[in-house]
Amino acid sequence: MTSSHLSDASLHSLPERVTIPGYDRSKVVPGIVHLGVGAFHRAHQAAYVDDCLAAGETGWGITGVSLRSADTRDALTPQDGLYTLAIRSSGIEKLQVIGSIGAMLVAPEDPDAVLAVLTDPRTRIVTLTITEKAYLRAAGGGLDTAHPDIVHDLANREMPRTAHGFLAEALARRRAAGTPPFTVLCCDNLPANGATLHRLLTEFAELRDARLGVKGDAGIADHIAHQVAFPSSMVDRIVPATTDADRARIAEELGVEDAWPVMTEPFCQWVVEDNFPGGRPAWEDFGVTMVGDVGPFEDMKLRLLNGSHSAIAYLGLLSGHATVDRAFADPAIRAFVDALWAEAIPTLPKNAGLDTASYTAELAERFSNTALAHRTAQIANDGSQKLPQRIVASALECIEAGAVPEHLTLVIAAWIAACEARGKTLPERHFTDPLDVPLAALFERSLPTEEMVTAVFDLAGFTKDHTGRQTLVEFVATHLVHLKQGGPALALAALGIRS
Ligand code: CS2
Repeated sequence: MTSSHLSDASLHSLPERVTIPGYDRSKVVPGIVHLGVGAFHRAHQAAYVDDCLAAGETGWGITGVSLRSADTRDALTPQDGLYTLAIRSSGIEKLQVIGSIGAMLVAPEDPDAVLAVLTDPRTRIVTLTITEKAYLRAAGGGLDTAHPDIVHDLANREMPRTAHGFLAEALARRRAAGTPPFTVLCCDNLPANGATLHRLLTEFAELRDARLGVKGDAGIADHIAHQVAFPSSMVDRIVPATTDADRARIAEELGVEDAWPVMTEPFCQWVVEDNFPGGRPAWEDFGVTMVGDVGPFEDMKLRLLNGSHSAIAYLGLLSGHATVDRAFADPAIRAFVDALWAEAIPTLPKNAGLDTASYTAELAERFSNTALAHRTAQIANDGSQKLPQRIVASALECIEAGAVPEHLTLVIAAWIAACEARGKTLPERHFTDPLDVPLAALFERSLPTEEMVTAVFDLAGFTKDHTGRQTLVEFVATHLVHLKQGGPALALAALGIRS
């Protein structure tokens, strides 16, 4: 008898056009623990691992861990971890059931179970997509040591809440047991993401050691600093949030329910620094680019894709466009994005073989994909955590090079304007930001624009101590005045872009 939902039992009754895992799932052994099993992971790393498993690399099954909510586990456990990946481009939808995720755990419910899989000697790689804000960086870039979850994890080593707490405790237990450390593979949109996490985790471990009164070899900080590999990686795939209409459509196609299918685009890229002392799947055979230095790829992706994504999101929201494709079809926004790319490209590493012309041409196609309906409000979330690496860094480098970051700074102004517009011209919690409470308090003070922008820079930790800071503040303030007086049309017209 077939069940009414997707599961190992119903897999073989799916219509032929649906691709199903081409391997025996019962033979798969867990080798990777993934922290943050959201839609992005399920469209990206889990799909690459699925290909490896299909090619017979059975030692790399994924154990998924949610650090916060039980939603994904509740949706997928009754489905034996299976879900549909719907790869969509205008007019075409390819459906593929992914089988690489085995068990799924919810950290707040059972931190012991999470520590058990992390200390299992079969676990050789820990991957992370926990979003920018979960790295708990303070305004200056170091660890936010005052964050309540960090304070908690330092006081409760065996019951952690944060990725830092879990990784440090697991690495300490592995060392005590004589188990080699796992490799930590950060897959979030942070600059030098592996090195960044390495630095933050070492900082956390130093505080942990200090609290325990141990030093040097006796502590875990030294071990993490010198014995654990943190390769950087650049990940890329656009993954809009699943809607109820998507669920209904996929159920219709499959003939059974799938509680949480994932929508994505055909494009997929993963560039990984090849530093895996404990071994890794032969990813290079499945489209992953293994390199010595991810830096140039990361910079190009963060500054060109993510930077323009944020621009499209905030200008799109302020112009009444609900999705990326609609905003990008707006000639003024499109012209702005071209100018933004032209401003950011000179900040990218030279002689690194980057083909920015093909890259931006491909981005333009991806942003025009009408089948994705990628919501501008989705990208607008957490701007304070995203803009530093997407926009602020390039704007400062522009100034250093004697150029004028007049387009980059409009993105910062559009972020501030969109935050302020919530509860007025945009719905109250249309998108959210970890700084929402202090930002709202700031907006209530009705400060002169430049003073307000300076206060936002202080809050978000944009450009601490940089000599170009005042120039940025002045540009942002001018744009903000235009945005408030005449919306994106006036701000863009001031840059010579007419609607
Ligand atoms: C987006 C990214 O939501 C966002 O901030 O810019 O999630 C983007 O879609 C991915 O990085 C694409 O790889």
